[in-house]
Amino acid sequence: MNAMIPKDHPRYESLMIREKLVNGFKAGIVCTEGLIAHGRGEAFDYLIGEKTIEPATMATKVAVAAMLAAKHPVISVNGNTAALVSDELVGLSEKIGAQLEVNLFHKTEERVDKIIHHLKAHGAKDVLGKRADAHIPGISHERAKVSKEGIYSADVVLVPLEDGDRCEALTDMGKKTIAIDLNPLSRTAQTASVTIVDNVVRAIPNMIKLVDEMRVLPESELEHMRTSYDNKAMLEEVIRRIKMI
Ligand code: PTJ
Repeated sequence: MNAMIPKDHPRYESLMIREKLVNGFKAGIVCTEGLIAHGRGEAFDYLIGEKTIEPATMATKVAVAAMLAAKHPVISVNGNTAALVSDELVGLSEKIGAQLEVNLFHKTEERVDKIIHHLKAHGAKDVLGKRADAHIPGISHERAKVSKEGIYSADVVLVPLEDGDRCEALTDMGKKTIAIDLNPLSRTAQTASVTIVDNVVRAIPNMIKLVDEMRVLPESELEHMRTSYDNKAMLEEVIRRIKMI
């Protein structure tokens, strides 16, 4: 914790999130580009009022309904999410029975090792990503290299803060992709099966809360949520709200 930021500062929460990323950067978990990506995210967070808006709540429910129905759900972890929500990622993976897999865009073996170690220090028992023994077709960068027993064979993949082309490639492989992305215009947001336009620091805790609430619902209700959902319409609603500011 940085003693320079007083708790009564009006931007306290936002500044503490920055602090977590800077600390993650210094620890070798977050890459330089991750700091830039966070700046873009912050700008969109302003535009939605730095709170979970109704369309995001709806998408979060659909995402949880999809994860509850999954035979093999996997949560993809990158540098930013590891720095911001490691406890929550571990909590969600345990609650839902999903594997955690470290998968980086700006990949180095050293950073993969550090993130795996970091997640384990936060309670994860098993983390995939060290052995990338399968390849997502149609992708030429490092993120294409995934674990055969993890992302490659998953039916539902949660991809927070993703880059667009892999999300599209995973969707093309027939997987259900759940993105968390504050930018409703990004290629990730546009190509995911379900897009949660919310800050990852709110979205993952919301998912954890919903798992318990929704687990007890009749399967027919969960199925209705999944099949009646229209991601394009949800994104249009988010953009409409931003334009109204
Ligand atoms: O750790 P690595 O190497 O896998 O790299 C991670 C980054 C994030 C650098 C990499 O995936 C990347 O370059 O992502 P992009 O293409 O910049 O996309 C990141 C998206 O996440 C952007 O659309 C941002 O608006 C959004 N974003 C940033 N911070 C948050 C966010 N969305 C939700 N919550 C955030 N806190």
